[in-house]
Amino acid sequence: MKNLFYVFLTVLFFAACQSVNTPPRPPAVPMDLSAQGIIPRPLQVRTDSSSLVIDSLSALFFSAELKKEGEYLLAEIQRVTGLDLTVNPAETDRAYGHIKLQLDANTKSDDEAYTLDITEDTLTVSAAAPAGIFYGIQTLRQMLPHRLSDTLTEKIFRIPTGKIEDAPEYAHRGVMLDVSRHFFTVAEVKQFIDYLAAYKINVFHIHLADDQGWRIEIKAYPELTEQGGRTAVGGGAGGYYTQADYKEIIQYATDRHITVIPEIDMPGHTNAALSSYAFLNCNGKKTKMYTGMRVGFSSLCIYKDTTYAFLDKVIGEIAALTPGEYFHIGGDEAHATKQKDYNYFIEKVQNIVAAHGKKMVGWDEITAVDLLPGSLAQHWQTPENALRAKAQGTKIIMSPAKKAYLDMKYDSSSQFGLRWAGYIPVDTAYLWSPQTYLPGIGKEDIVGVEAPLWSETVSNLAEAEYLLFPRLPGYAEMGWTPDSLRNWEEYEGRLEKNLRKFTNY
Ligand code: IFG
Repeated sequence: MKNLFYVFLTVLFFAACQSVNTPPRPPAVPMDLSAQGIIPRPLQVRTDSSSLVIDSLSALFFSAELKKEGEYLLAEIQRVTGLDLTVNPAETDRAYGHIKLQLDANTKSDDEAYTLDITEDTLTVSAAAPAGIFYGIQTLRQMLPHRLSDTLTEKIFRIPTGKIEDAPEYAHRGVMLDVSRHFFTVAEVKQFIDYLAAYKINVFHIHLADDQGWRIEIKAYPELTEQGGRTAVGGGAGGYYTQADYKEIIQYATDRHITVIPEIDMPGHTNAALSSYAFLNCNGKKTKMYTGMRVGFSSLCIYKDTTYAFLDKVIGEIAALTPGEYFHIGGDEAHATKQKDYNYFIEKVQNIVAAHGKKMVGWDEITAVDLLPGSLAQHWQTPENALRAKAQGTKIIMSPAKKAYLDMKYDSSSQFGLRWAGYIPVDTAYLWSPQTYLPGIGKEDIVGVEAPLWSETVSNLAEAEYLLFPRLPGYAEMGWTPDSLRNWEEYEGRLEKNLRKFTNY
């Protein structure tokens, strides 16, 4: 009996110790979940006007299938706030102040949909698939304090309570980077991908070859990079991705639920290849490298079998490294190729792309021929081509140059950019809709929106950021948020608040 009493005293002692060790609960302060400046604007936000406290005793819970997402969030919270959350502890010192990621079969069927439930005790991100969890995390990231001051004695931050239920409008929410006119290092491409991930963009279209540079190693044709990758617009140093580099870029994008669409532009925009191998030219002579900014002067030799043997190898090697279902063959501005030769070429190439298990994407000129089922036409400047796509049942990626070309100047004072399609100030970039922009083309005809960043006038990421921000978030919102929830006056306020945080990351 006496022993039992001592056991009881011991338990009482340790329980007392515990309560002594756990600091008092920090007060919840009123916060407004609907005033956080989240971009893209979520579908539904309900604010409960209080807040959840996260501090050094907080834990992060996630299951094995959400390991990548969980570790991504853990690292992001550490990087931004300095807090190291405990991961999946068997027990916690307290029942409140924790974050949970959980897969729920019964949430919306859309893999990219998510719910954020935030109470004074717990923040729960739930979704039917890891992609949705990842997007819930992006929304949470935009509510983290930016760069907690290191002088803080105790690291603590608050998240407003309430509920967010969210899902994307379009399946294809893309941005293109032209790494041919100017080369961008793997590190710069990764940072570029981070910008896309922060705004729930899910397609990264990388323009790997053009007149001025071939940027991807092809083992069957090493001269494409040795010679074709040497320089860039302006004659400066070029560069290229080894296949290991390309795989690294793919993995980085995949971990952020971004599909990579590689583009090898053809039959035009091919001078870098034509300067690398004589057999690609009809006259059997290599062209000179080109470092200017003209377009439409080059063409592969259309009726040589060696051209298609070459393309079979090039497309085959890149397709084997690319998990996404699309391969972009360009097809734009083939002014040095007769129309009937162009049509013959596109029909042959689309079968090569299919033979390597990919669906073909091309700029909207490809609609001159009947395209295989599942192909996509990327509308950039000719409405008739979009209508031809619709007539043959080919879905459209909306990238109208006048609205979506990120390489257009903001206005006459812009330090970088071109102006052939017109100036695109921040409001112009936002004030249009992919599903109403072209007469006769509706939501049912398009897969989504994509903003191309051509790099004739920008030679590194810092310069590219000048064109990317502040217009990128608007394109991301256009791809994610229904038009009924988009209006410039409301968006402009959110943008200003949002960018204050992200320009510091
Ligand atoms: N048009 C060309 C691009 C680039 C662009 C610059 C397309 C599809 C003008 N083709 O846009 O290669 O030069 O704004």
